[in-house]
Amino acid sequence: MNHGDFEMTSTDNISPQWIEVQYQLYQENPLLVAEEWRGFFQGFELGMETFTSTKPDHKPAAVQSLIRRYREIGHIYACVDPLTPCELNHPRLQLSEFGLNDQDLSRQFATNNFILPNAPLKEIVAVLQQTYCRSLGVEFMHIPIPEERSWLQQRMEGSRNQPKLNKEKKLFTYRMLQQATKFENFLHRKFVGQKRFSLEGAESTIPLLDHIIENSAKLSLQHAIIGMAHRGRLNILANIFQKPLENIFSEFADNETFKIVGEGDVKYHRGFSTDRQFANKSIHISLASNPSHLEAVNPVVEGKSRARQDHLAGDGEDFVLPLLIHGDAAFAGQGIVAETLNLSQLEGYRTGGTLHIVINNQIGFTTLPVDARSTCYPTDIAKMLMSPIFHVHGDDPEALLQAASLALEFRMEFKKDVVIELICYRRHGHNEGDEPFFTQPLMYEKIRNHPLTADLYKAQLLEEGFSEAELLKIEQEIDEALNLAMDRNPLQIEEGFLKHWSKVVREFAFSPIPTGVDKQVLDQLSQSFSKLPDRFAPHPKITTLLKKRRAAVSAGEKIDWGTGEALAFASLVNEGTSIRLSGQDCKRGTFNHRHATLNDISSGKAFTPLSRVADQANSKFSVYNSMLSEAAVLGFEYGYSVETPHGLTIWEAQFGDFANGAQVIIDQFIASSMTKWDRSSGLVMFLPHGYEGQGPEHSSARIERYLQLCADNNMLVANPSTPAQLFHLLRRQIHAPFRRPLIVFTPKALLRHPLCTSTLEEFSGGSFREILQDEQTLSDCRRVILCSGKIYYDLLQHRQEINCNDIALIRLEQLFPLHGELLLKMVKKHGEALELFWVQEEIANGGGWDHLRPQLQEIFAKNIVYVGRKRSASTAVGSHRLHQLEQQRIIEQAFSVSLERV
Ligand SMILES: Cc1ncc(C[n+]2csc(CCOP(=O)(O)OP(=O)(O)O)c2C)c(N)n1
Repeated sequence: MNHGDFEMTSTDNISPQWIEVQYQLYQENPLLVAEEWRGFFQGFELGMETFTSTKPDHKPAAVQSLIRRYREIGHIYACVDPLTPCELNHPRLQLSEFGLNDQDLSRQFATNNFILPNAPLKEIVAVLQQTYCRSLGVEFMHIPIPEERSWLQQRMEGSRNQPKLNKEKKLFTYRMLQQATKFENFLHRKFVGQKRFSLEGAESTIPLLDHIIENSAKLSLQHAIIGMAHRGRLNILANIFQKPLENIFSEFADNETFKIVGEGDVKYHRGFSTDRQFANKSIHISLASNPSHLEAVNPVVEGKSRARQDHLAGDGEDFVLPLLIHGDAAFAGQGIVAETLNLSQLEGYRTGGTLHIVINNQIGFTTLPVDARSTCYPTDIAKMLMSPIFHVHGDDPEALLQAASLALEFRMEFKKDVVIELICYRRHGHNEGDEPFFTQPLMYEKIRNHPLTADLYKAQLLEEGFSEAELLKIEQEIDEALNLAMDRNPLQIEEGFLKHWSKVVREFAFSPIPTGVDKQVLDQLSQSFSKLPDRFAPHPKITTLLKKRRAAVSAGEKIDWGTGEALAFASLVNEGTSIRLSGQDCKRGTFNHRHATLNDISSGKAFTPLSRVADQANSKFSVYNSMLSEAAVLGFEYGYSVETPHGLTIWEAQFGDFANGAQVIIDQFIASSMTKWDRSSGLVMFLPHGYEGQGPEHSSARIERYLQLCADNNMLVANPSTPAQLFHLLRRQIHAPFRRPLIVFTPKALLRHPLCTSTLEEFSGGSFREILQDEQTLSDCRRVILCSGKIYYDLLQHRQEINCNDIALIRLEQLFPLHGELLLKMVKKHGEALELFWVQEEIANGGGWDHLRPQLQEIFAKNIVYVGRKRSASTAVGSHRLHQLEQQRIIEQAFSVSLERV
């Protein structure tokens, strides 16, 4: 790293030397300097005339500036890069920069209690250099809160940023370093040519992490949830998670059998969890499974952490620590990093501060920092949180321990994110088969000759008086453990589903789940969620809406979508199920249908009626307007859901298609985590969908995308067309014995469509129906139209208008898994030699068609006629008029006599 070119703020660029030159010019001829400087020097000379008579002493103030300067920019001159010789000359920290000189070194100055009330300048400088310019550079002066700055200052300056380590701890640190080193070495020799994404070059990560985990336990943390990428993961599993070495070796030998459907995942992506015991404290540590997509796991770890915090009584932030380990290139490059940082202090998403470790090996695959970021440090994005950032020399494990202690204590004290940058190098190529000399010959020449961290630390310990024999003993013990494990069979490890998953079954089944709720209960619930606190007055239109909701339930008919949803929520919280709903503007609801949180028009105070219902049943109803992100928020809710099998976690997209900003979370976690990692989730995604002539970007939630991801009963994809169906669908999510992500295409225009209502009867019994039969009795049916969602109502109205009674309308409410047997039965009810049509409003390359067509053809052993929009590169037309013409054509064709078969 080269900090030589570091530029300071514009005023800092004006050095005393420059001012000196300007002043000389001014003395020669005032016209030689700029006008503003002319004024400045005039004032200065005037001042000097006044002051020289009293001989002011500017040096105490200069010393204060010097102290401040070290705190501010000491990190730039700190010795933190193993590959670059340390700069001894710190131009901006020279005494002369402050108008001081060598004669002042022995003079006593007031320090403002920085070490002692007074100290010789020499000592002040020594302390500052030790604290801020050795192996630990600290950025903290950007923190705007004085208490936080002085908390750090006192601890750092008081200790000179050196940890106090006893002999035992030093030996243990050596052991950790050697364990990290020898583990990689052993794999290298025994499993030649296999990818392992070695930690070599960053072996200090192991003593660093161990110290964090141990200190976490000591600080009463009960859980640490860790997210990281592939580099060093196996080493961390072995040496931090203490996963039995024989199991890791057996995975290398690739002789595992999978208990689950699918192919599992490569060993450097899978998660693990275990309990670590330290003296009389225990801590559960979990490593989240993650995909190759760097940093995508970050919000998932946050969501998991928040869920565990919420499950713990009291202030969960004190008991659960999220810990994220990043690569330098990925931390600077991936947008989801900034998104996740932005969740840090938000009410619905905060986790009491995350501890970040950025392993800066100064390269990303073959890309150097100069091409990987525009910032000085890879950690600069974290400054958005005003977090302290510790930059530490990777070959100085003791400095890392110091940073770790400070970082963890700071997080616990201030509940904010903290960052440790471990500056190191990558000893091999990107993976062990890669040749780094192809692209970075000079850097790798340096690395080839660079001693191992463990050897450097050994030399330090020998110098400090440790005996060669005691260090050798440690090395032999590690070798022996590795060799013994190689000869052992893998152990049966119960990889931890937390206890609350024990009653959940893995298999999906079609059997109907009774989800009806007694009418009287529903009536009472609707009273509760329509009732407002005394002297609470929302906008009059909202009051009317609440009254209408209540009246509909009371009358037992015309219950609309918003009310159906509220009844589903109320009935679940009433049964003790907690609900968490998050998404952009989801308190009110993008389309004004929800109003889960009301605001008093005079005071602005908020009130969430369903929270009161939940309080009475000892559950929780939490609704959060999220920040304007899809990826991080959906990732967060996914993480929350995997920790909360008995709660209902819902993420709502503003419009369904915005979810493609979170595609990595959908593809890599939601659709495939069951198959890859044996982790299922009951997360619900609400995706507003429907062609209403609002243009390409507001019509389609991309039903086809989700269906393409469907296999092995991995997800439930539903397009419910009535409020009662939504009610049963949501309740099924909790009452079913299995957990699967549920993708729900939710309506927009149907929220207020006069036909899209249900009776109370429909809520009070039965269950979610995957397919809805035609409610009308038809004579001599000649055609069955299969459809899904909103278009049903258009078809229904048209059928009435043209007085048609020989065409049946059957609705597919659940598109995946498709209940083929039931569908066949329902169609057959209308006769045998029928025409079968699939009618959709989506484009032909969207909606359900491409996915359903082969299945329908197989079920019915005949061709199905397609009616819908043509294939298109864009989801919908921009013109409202064109949209209506298209819609009209679709409806007419659906009922027309003959059509070309597709
Ligand atoms: C989102 C994403 N893009 C690209 C890749 C391919 N890739 C794997 S590792 C890597 C370099 C990562 O560099 P860095 O973050 O510095 O971590 P390091 O591998 O150096 O530990 C790249 C580009 C990926 N895994 N994920």
